Amino acid sequence: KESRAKKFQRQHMDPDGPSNNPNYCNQMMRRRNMTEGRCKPVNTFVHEPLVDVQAICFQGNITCKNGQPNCHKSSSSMKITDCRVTSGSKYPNCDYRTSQKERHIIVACEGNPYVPVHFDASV
Ligand code: PAX
Repeated sequence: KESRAKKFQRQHMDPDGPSNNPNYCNQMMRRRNMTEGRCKPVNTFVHEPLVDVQAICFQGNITCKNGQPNCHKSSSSMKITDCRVTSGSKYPNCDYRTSQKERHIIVACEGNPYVPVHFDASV
């Protein structure tokens, strides 16, 4: 079974991006299997090296949106792409708006090694 750490990498890591392609989210959300069973409504891809994203687990500790204490905010801003399903999107034809940003990101970390397992927000 896919570990939570690997699932985070599949859903959120794209170190070689970003691309200027307006179809980035339509292609990536499908390629990374987030359009099976439903269109995942919101998903962020991070365009930074995996080691730099893993290092966030040892940066500023904050409370997560769900009240758990295991969230961490990146000390640097990071290149990200937000994918948000459009209002007219109808499963199985998942249609996304692609927005490139530079933000601090907040991830939840777990385990030993202590690594990212959930994307909480960008600020
Ligand atoms: P997830 O299912 O929320 O979390 P995601 O981050 O890709 O997936 P499994 O075994 O898979 O159920 N985990 C936690 N989740 C939340 N909070 C804490 N503290 C926590 N600690 C551990 C993946 C796994 O992490 C576990 C959790 O139990 C899961 O284990 O966002 C919904 C999705 O949208 C993404 C982030 C979420 O997907 P929501 O409702 O929390 O806002 N998303 C959201 C995003 O990619 N970008 C964004 O800007 C926003 C707002």
